[in-house]
Amino acid sequence: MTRAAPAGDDVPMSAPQQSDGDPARTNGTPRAVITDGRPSQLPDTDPDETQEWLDSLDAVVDHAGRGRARYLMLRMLERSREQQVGVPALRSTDYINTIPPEREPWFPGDEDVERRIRAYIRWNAAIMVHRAQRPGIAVGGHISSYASSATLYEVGFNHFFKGKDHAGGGDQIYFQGHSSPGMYARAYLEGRLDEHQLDGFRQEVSHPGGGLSSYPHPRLMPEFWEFPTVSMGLGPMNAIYQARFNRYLRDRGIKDTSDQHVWAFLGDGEMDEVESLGAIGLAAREELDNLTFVINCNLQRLDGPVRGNGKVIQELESFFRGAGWNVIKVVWGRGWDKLLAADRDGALVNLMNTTPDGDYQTYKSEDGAYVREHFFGRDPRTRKLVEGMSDKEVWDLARGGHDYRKVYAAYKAATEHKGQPTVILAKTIKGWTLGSHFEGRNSTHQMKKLTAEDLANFRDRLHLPIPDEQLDKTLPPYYKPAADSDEMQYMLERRRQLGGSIPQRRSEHKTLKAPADKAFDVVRRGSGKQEVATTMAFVRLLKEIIKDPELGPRFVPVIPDEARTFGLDSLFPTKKIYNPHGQNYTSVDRELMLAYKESSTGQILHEGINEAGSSASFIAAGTSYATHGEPMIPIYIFYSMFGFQRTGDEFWAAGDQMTRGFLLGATAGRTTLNGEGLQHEDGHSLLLAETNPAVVSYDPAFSYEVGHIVKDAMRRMYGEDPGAPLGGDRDPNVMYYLTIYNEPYVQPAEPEGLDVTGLLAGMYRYAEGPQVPDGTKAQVLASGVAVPWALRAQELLAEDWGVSADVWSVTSWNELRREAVQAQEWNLLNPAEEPKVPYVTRQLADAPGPVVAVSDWMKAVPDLLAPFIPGGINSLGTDGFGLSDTRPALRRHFRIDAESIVVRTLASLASRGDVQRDVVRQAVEKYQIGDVQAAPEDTSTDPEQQPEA
Ligand SMILES: Cc1ncc(C[n+]2csc(CCOP(=O)(O)OP(=O)(O)O)c2C)c(N)n1
Ligand SMILES: [Mg+2]
Repeated sequence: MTRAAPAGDDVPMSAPQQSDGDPARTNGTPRAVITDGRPSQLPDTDPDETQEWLDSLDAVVDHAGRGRARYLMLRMLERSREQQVGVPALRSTDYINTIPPEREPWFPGDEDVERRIRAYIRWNAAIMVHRAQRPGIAVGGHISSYASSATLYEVGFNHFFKGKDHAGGGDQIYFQGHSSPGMYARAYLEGRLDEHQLDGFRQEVSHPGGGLSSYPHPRLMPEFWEFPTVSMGLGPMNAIYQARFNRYLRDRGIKDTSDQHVWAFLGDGEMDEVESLGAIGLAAREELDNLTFVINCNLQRLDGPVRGNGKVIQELESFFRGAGWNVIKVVWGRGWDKLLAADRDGALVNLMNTTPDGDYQTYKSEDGAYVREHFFGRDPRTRKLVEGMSDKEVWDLARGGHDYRKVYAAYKAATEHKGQPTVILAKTIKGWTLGSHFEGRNSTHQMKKLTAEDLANFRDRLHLPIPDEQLDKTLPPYYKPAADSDEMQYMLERRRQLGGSIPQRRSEHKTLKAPADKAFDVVRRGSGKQEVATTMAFVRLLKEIIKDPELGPRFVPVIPDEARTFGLDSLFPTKKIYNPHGQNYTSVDRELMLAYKESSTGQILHEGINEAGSSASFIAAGTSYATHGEPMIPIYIFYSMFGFQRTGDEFWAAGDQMTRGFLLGATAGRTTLNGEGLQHEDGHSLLLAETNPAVVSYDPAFSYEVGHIVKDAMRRMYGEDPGAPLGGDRDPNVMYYLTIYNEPYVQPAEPEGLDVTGLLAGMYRYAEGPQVPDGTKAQVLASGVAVPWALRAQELLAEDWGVSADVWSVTSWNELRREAVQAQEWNLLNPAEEPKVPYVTRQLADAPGPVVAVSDWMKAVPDLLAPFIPGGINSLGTDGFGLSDTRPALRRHFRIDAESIVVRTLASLASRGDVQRDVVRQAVEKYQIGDVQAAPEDTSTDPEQQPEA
């Protein structure tokens, strides 16, 4: 101990709380399931001895004071931990660095050269944003966030981040979204980007040769960015699941990822997003020591302080420590070390502990005299500590996150730590080095330009040899030293040693062979007399394909606690649930065929009731083709209501990250999951899916449709793509969203001569209407579970009203619309050419009669096609909130059942003059479609297949 301040004791408290050193665990004996118990019920076996200890403590408090008592108690805790006594951990430590100076490792870099490199990058990052504000462009950007985190990144770039060519494979690094200017600035120095490209920041469409995306967007810069992070909160969560997925790949023998580390750079304000902290328990539970969070604690978010009245570092420390993480605080720069060493009675630590963040922020927007007066001056002992220092020296006392030696020590400790993930809480100043107009100001986040005075000061502060006359107000120059300068050589050499430039995305990978045709027999042959829901059909198909010895292991079923609901528990015994610790208990259902089986080599990612985490797993697995060069096929199956609606932003990020895989919206439809009511019954996820350009959605009616869609999707995303069903190339970087239902009905065998092109393009005529005496025709478009109703309506129309209706299965309203919109766009730009006619228009061109559309979705879903159906579309749908009732009652309520289809069709015919108005009245009367009581009885419900949430 170099000093007697109580703070010193807390340092070892950040040692692992469930350390691998636990002999119980390393011996292979069961791991502790209660980490820190308290003796609330144990009898005292030696009350006299206990009393002696308590008296001793009282005596210290009386004679030496509470400070001394606290010191002794903390020392006792420290020793108890060393002795593995198993005492509870403390939630937080003093507001000082976790790693004391005497334990700092030797810094292996060249301090001067690294400082200069940082200066160049700082300058270029700020200048890039500033220049993007030039007249006529003014597209903005952020300067202050990177200014506060430059050291955090640069220590990583020069010493830790492994590039893709590193022997162990590269690290995965989640860069804080609005720090992107710093990454571009480094890429510029490394020769990966030129000045012209920097000047294209945020002008992706108009800049000649293409611009740079505002934030990390793999979709827009697919060879540069790997992980989209700028929707705050998704980065931390996705990083955790990425680290977990790396372990999964290793444990399943797909790829050795042991040397790959995941780094997530996060903002302190960002940690308020519930997603940011919601998954940290998983990281501790699964002992993800391949993961490091670096939280840039500049104490500010966009509008103002993160915790003006409190201390965000302390708060985060408690959260992470409580969750079982290794916490390393980097609060103070090296200048403070000697002050802390001289702080014999803990007065300085006490000041540090009791000063709220709001004040720390204010100090840094003032000057040395202010800090002396308002910080050190609050206690005569601390005032004395800085007596011999000038105001400038006081002012120069830096924060830990700007001291590369402190940061280096933290990163080294983090990467060497075993058994726990690490979070580094680095205290910084927002806008650091940008001058007094920026540093610590509440407005700093939004400031995009430097004044002439700022520019000159900034240049001086960074010691850059840029003459005054070059400091143009609008277009100040970038700065790049000569290629043979020490700095450039050093920087490139460091990256060479560490495996190449970062960020970098690669997507070379092998294509996967298509599943054997035979695997599809199970869905092609129909279900005979058995009633089977499309969910069950999908699961049967999956069980067939996953048997393939080559392809099978690449499937990653992802389930948020609904495997039983969807029948996926049938995979438990053979594929098993992934758990790095295996199954250390005797399963209650071990005797059953479908016992709950966990294994360290399990294939299923069972995420618990956790759609957000499941989506993150979906992204990690679905981008493995790029991240790891190992294509994996995530099959994420969820309650359709809790997909796009609940985690739509994650699916958006998945689209950005070019995730490939299958999303299964099970229990689809607003009347089909009939008992579950308003919060469960989904009549709109297809509409939400339509808004995501990376999502290809289908609403299949029959099992053979599911088969064709899955087969085509596999070829498109993973195999040799034969091209779009209607011709042309297509993007493999898509996700397939299939809505599947829980209502059992007889699945027909695949019809002879099936129009597979139409099925994949979005519609095909499933059943032509019968011959009728006067030839009155209508077209009924239906999707998913509504196709059987349409077929029933076809019968009624013919039998009761002499109308012949063709029934079309619309497998994808969305794909039809997209094709049509594309044709429209093409026509707009090519007025001299023969106009393209959308597929849906062509299909219906020779189909006589009005078009009626029906589905278990809201009317807006079929209405997506309205502009492309010349005679208009008459949609039936489930607008409004869902309700609990029987399926027939609900379908009558929403007027989407067979009888309602009949009436709608007759009304459409009447408005064209094809039938008498009175016929419609007769039909309404006959079927009483306004009366829920008159709905036919439910005949098809198989209670075994009814999910309950
Ligand atoms: C989900 C979401 N909400 C809001 C924003 C807008 N936004 C971008 S940066 C920012 C402030 C970030 O503060 P912090 O996380 O502390 O990062 P700093 O810039 O201070 O490093 C906000 C609110 C966003 N990008 N994403
Ligand atoms: Mg912040």
